[in-house]
Amino acid sequence: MRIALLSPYDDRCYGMRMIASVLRQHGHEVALIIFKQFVVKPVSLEQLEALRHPPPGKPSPATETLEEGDYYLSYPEPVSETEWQLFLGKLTDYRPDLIGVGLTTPTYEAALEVTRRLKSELPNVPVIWGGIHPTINPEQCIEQADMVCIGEGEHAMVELAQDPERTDVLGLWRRSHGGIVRNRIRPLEQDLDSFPFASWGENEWIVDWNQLVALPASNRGYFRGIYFTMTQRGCPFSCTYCFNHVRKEQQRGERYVRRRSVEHSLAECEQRARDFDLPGFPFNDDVFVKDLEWLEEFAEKYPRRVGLPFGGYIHPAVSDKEMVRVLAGAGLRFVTFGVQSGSQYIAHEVYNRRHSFDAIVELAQFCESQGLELVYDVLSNCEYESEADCLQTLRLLMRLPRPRLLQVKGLGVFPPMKISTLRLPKHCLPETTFEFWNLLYLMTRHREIAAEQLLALSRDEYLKAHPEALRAVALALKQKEAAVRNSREEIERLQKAGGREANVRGLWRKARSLIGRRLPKPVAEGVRSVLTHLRRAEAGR
Ligand code: B12
Ligand code: SF4
Repeated sequence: MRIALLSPYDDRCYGMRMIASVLRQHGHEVALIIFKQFVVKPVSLEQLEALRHPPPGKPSPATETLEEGDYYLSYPEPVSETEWQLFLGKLTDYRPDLIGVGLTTPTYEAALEVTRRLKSELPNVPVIWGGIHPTINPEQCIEQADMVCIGEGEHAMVELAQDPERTDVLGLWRRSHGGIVRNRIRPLEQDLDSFPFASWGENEWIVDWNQLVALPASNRGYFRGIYFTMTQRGCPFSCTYCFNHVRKEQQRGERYVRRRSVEHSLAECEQRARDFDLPGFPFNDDVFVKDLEWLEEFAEKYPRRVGLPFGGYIHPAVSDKEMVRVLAGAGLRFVTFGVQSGSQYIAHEVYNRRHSFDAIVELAQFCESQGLELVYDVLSNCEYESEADCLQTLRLLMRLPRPRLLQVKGLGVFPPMKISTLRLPKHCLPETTFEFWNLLYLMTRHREIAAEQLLALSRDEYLKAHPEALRAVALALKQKEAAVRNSREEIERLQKAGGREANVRGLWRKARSLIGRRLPKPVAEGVRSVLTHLRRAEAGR
């Protein structure tokens, strides 16, 4: 059978790549077409204020706060008529017997439009939807597609491809003349080693930038430095904003967290390291640092057989120092902590994250002592957060060792996740207030600012009302850091070349004058007042 898999706004689409591999293994012909890339877009605070309260049925935006002052969201870039024609033309030429569309909640509208166009151009080709959104919202999705796959799609797609008329495939819902057939959910595959590796660059195409382009993995830049893989499926935790608790409920009674064998995971890394020019392996497991026995075997074999730097998520409730020690000796380069909130109320009652903050701090300190780079994720812009909660998050970030990267993301509320049904008192802080706190969080990365200074800034009502001023300072700090880093690299380069010394003094001043020149007057005044404040505190230390 000839199958086209379509991925609107998601070029990673690991789940669909798994399905493509399994279908090929069973002798089917598969084309993967990425229909435009997932992009981010800067938005103003005013726009965000409106986006935060979407009309019923529309998803909340996914945002990130950066020092540059821009907020980005998973933004479906409009499709040009040329792109529609290229996309539909490619499909018409390919003459698929079955079309699969993969989607998440943010890409639901795009998948809807793609399906509408497909149905008018290729009315006789059945369309099946799959992915996390149809999995947790099947009733909504079966109204839009001929079939919906709930849960893992590998086996279901193979059975469907073998006999497209079958109506009893586990995990599939399908529309038929007699109504909707809702088959039971398929049990999870327990032996993940039975799947082949995900497919990259095989009969793969992208429609974007008014072009249709083949994407062979041998293209330089295909992986953009990041290879995507996972050694596990599932997560032991049930945070209220995450899909895992919904999936666990759907698959109740089954072993939800499963891991590939070390051998199977290593074989993939070995093969990919041989075939492609990769800098390392960031494992995308929901929590990578867990199961000491598995990690010990991995740590024993990985350096010899792969040897590239690697990293992944760590969680104080299942990760410990021994695991970190073992992995650090095997090339572990970075660990990512889901810090999310420093408020016990928000972490426990709103997010259902019940580990202790002391445990995060202790584990992070240990990771730092092992020479690991630290990455922290923080969730902000939650309607249940008060400013007292934000202050606690700031305090926790100040206690943690300095990270290489701090990602401050806006909480996305996607039904039917539990967070969308909580009935707790709401604070609904204005966007400017969140902007103010988010920038303070980002500033904790710069340890030249002492904790008392940051706390003093957090009490400043002028800055709270004018977070642009704080943003300018945060940006200056970031630019200064980049300039120092670059000049360090430059120094090293010069030293290697001829032993010359270079001077990095004055960069701070340069950064200040750089932003000062670009700012409107009232903001510049705000910046000056923050800098004066910082300088005074520094002199007093
Ligand atoms: C890696 C990742 C990303 C990557 C890559 C995206 C991707 N889809 O691969 C990046 C960083 C780009 C990303 C971005 C975002 N992500 Co993300 N991401 C993930 C993550 C951690 C892994 C996805 C994965 O590969 N899973 C493993 C595979 C095997 O499972 P799967 O994708 O579900 O696929 C299986 C089935 O669903 C099914 N299937 C999948 N597609 C299809 C298609 C067909 C036709 C069929 C039949 C079956 C089928 O079969 C697959 C194999 O069994 C998940 C969490 C998770 N652990 O799954 C979140 C997750 C998908 N992301 C999420 C979110 C919210 C986002 C963002 C909005 C975040 C942001 N702040 O911007 C954006 C939106 C991006 C977008 N375009 O949709 C949510 C989505 C919730 C929802 N209701 O949609 C998730 C579920 C995490 C969560 N918090 O709950 N993400
Ligand atoms: S720990 Fe992460 S992946 Fe696991 S349930 Fe919580 S948010 Fe989801």
